[in-house]
Formats: sequence, structure tokens, C-alpha cells
Amino acid sequence: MFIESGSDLPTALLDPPATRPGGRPPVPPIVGPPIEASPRGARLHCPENRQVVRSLFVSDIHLGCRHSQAGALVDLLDRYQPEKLYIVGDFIDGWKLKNRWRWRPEYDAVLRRLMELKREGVELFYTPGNHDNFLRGFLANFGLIDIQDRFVHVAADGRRFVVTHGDQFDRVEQSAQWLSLVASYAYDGLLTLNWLGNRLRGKKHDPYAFCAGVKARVKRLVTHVSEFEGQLIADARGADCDGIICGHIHVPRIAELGDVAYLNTGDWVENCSALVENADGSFELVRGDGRVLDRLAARPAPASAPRPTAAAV
Ligand SMILES: [Mn+2]
Repeated sequence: MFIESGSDLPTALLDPPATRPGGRPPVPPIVGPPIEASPRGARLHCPENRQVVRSLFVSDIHLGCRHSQAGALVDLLDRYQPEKLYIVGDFIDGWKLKNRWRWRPEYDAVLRRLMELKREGVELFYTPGNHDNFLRGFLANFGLIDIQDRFVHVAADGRRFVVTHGDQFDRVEQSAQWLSLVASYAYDGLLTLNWLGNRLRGKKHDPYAFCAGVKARVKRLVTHVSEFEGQLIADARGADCDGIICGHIHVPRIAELGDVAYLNTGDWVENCSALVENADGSFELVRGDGRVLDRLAARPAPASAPRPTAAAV
């Protein structure tokens, strides 16, 4: 069941349901996330059960693309209570929405949860990507949300991280955007084909795994050509930072490359992954169901200087 018009948006925003996610309709099978969604009518994560974290980073939700797994994102946003929330680009898929307006109830649920977090005092940051680059014309701190091309996030352990979408460092994106557009449509077709193939074979689990595999290989090639990671690392180093937090290539990854850390939050089309910063400044790459994919330890506290003993005086 699809709601293919924007007519539900204002009503849903003006009249939010009393309980959530009970009011949400079940996720249609075509966008069925590979992870377990909340049972209908149950609020899995009541406020007192939420995991308190320092920061949460999500990217590449692609609202407007029919493969966006926004329902799974609502579950994740319901699971955590961050102090800061960063949207690291491609939140809205302007390329898709421009061709065909598609707005689903889950998208409203994402927006409602963001508003709820804001009311609770969470700081919201948004760095646009290539699919929502129309927002790059509106870079400002609007109070409600701070929209900038890049941020420097200071972790609890003092490390500094550049936060940016990353397409600025994708050579394909910068020099041959037509190729990127063609690839985007091919990718969409691949996702649909893969979903269909799995349906025909009666497979129910992880419908996007094959696709993620193909895409990972293609993207690895692209990233190799454009030296995506290397460019971002160099940028972080140039900005005198200890790491880079990005999205864009839909490959969740934590890597320590030399003295700089590379953290890619992944996406909400195939991987349903996000980056969490804990109170001590350590990071975790998590799936929507809470499974931890990888970790980055906090910087060890500097050893305290040895105290002068009485004998040394
Ligand atoms: Mn992107």
C-alpha cells in the first residue's frame, strides 16, 4: 500500500497520533527492512528505556526514494536518546521527488520524532548531500536546525571530527554528474530487480543483501578511482582534525587510516546503519536493530604525570 501524494503530510503533522509507533501502518513489503520492525501497536522503546548516548549520526535516508527504509529509522530514533543528532546528507532524495512526488506515513513519523527530540532539547545538525543539494542554498542556523556544509564535532574525549556528506570528494559526482545520475537510476533498478528476484525465490530475509554486495563492489571501484576515503582523510588532516564522519557511498565503515579515523555512517536504503558516540567518546557503528557492526575506541586519557615523591625533593 503506497501513499503517493503529499495530501497526508499536513494532516499528519497537524494531528499526530496519540501513541507512536502504534499509529503507524505496517511497512509495505516492498520496503520491508531486513531487520525486525516494531510489532504493531507496541512501543518498544519508552522514554525511560532509551539508550542515552552523546551523539547520533545518520545519513542517506533518501526520503522520496521508494527503497528508503524510513520505518526502520523511526525505530532507531526511538531506541536512542542523544544530546546531538547529525543528519549527514541525502536525508531527502530531491532527485526522485522532483520526478515524482512520493510521501509516505513513515516519513511523517521520522519528522515527528525529530521534532520530539528537538522539544527534548537535542541539538539538530544537518549537512546536505548531493541528493538534497538544494538545501546548500539555505546554509544557516535556523534555531530549529543548524544547516551547514560541514561541521567540526568535538567528541567527549577531545578528538575533533569533520562531519560532511562526502560527495564533494567524489570525483565522479564532481566531474561527471550525468554518470552519477545514470548510476542512481541503475542502482534503483537493481534494488527493484533484487527485491523481485527474492520474492520469486520465496526469500524473506535481508532482501537487499545481494544488492548491497554488488553495490559495495561497484562503489569500491568508484572509491578506488576517486580515492574517496583518501580525499576525506586529507581534508580532515588539513582541518587539523582527528577524523572524518561522512556518508554518501552507502558503505558503513570504521577505519583508522594512519593518524586519522574514517567513519562512514552507511545508509537507510540497504544497510540501515548509524553511528553512535558514547559518553566516553568511543564510537559504535550500529544497525537499526541495535546490533553493533564495528567500534572505535575512545582516545586513552593521557597518563597523569608522576607525582614527585618526598625523597625526590
Ligand atoms: Mn550522496
